[in-house]
Amino acid sequence: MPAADSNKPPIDFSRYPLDADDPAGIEALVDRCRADLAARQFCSLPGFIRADAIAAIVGQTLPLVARANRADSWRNCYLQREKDLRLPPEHPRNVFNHASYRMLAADLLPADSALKALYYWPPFRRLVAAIVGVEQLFPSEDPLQPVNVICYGDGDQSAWHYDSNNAFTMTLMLQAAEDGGLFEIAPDTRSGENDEDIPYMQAVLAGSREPVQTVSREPGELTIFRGCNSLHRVSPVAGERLRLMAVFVYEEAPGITGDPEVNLTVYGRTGGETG
Ligand SMILES: O=C(O)CCC(=O)C(=O)O
Ligand SMILES: [Fe+2]
Repeated sequence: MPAADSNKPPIDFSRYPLDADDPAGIEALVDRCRADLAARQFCSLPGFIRADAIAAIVGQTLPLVARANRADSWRNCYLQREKDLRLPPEHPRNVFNHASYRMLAADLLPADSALKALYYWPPFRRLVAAIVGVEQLFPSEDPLQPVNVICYGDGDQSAWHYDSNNAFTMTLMLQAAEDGGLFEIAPDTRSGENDEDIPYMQAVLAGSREPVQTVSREPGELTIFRGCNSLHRVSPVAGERLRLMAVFVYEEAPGITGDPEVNLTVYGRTGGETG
């Protein structure tokens, strides 16, 4: 079927044979990823996308970066920008860090982008669902959210934070920074919004390295992590080369669009205005 083939994403099928009728080794891959996710809140699939395709995606993305929405703020790990003066200054609610980066929305990426081919390819969705342990995953129907590229330049970083909306977060490294730009995660700093390990969180926010894991991020490497209950951040980027990271958002039900207010904060627009 040529039409389907032309939409086949540039996965390294020699290593990850998702296109085979009975893909050998996929069960072992899923088991390994599930065990890693349970034990340390992240799992990695190195070399998932072919190097030549990554280079092409980077080439397509760089001219678009100027159109990405710039975030630049001081925020706490709940992404809030106001302190709560009833709480002590060392409470995580009152510990602020600098976050600055640019966010390229899905509608700015070309329709024939390999990132979109990957996102919409059903066998990929099935693999991710098996790894994160849900029955089925669906593409987001938001105009801006499904596939994004986060761009970090010299001096940019993200603040320690939780991802509040999703049970898991999935990223694909496109281009690493010359220096810094490491993805760091402190596993299980809380089990839910009402069950936080405040001393552990305070230690991480104060710079304690002991529980923090640095995740290796080679271009082409796919990472799935549970960012909702594990503090994580991207350390400051240094050098001229941009750190480019693709982010994919799946939903557990069909037909889901994002909150326009959230879109306004993240992308500087709601998405309803584009044609
Ligand atoms: O850029 C990264 O490696 C991680 C970004 C992140 O924290 C997220 O997408 O939630
Ligand atoms: Fe995050």
